[in-house]
Amino acid sequence: GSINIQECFDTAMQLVKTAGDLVRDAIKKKKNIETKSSAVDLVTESDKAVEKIMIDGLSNAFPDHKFIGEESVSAGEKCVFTDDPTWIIDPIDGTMNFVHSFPHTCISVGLWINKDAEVAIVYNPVLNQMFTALKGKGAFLNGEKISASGETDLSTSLIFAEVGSSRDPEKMNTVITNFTTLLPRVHGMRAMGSCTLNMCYVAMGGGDAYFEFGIHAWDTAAAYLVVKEAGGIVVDTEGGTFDLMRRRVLCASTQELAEKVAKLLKQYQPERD
Ligand code: LIP
Repeated sequence: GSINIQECFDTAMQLVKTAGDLVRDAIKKKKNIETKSSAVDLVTESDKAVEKIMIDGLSNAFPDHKFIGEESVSAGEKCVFTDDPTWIIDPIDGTMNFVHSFPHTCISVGLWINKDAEVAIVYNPVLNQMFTALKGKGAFLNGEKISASGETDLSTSLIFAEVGSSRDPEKMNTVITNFTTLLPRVHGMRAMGSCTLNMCYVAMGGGDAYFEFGIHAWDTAAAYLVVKEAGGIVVDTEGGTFDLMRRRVLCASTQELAEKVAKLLKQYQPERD
């Protein structure tokens, strides 16, 4: 049947606000931590609780929709991406930040239909930043329209890069090499610890580009639409078409800047989602 996008957005928004209250409260308290793919890849009971609020609420409202959730996948569920309406959820992006009470963390919810992004909600409940986007309708921060910076020059760019949660020597070498290559050529570099928020900050013109190897579909699914609707660019780290499952992202204010960054990057290919 036909899908009422506004109803999807409204339902998800309600749930995200409820989940946000939980995160805002839990970040002040002692966290119950477990590790996943590495000793620094963390999950807390709050990640699990938020994912449950979102999936329970959305599957109740939309029984035929599919889900890809970070913690469900870590718990052994398959990451299956089809043309069906699929909610892609990162209950807490920036879990390491959350664990340390560093208030740069968010809930990320994206709805993809026919492998295209339709609805995006990214919420940092600690700093009260609500990023939203619907396909074709622009991107917003707390209800105000946002746009990417329009920067085209590398030398005057502020670039986000991340160290990630893999301690694989080849991966770490890629990270360090890319910092070393870019740092002397740009205005500044930042590693704030959240893929989703890095992308949303590029969307709001709070930075000019961001790249990372090793992220997952749930880190980019919502922010992808926020960036595009803000007039920014999301591509693969080599500069080609972005592939949600390929675990690599390059996001920039302009195509010109994306190409300049892509050309300089040492590439790395993690195992696909
Ligand atoms: C995090 C990403 C971040 C990356 C971390 C981790 P999580 O997501 O947003 O960019 O560097 O390693 O993957 O695990 O907090 O949802």
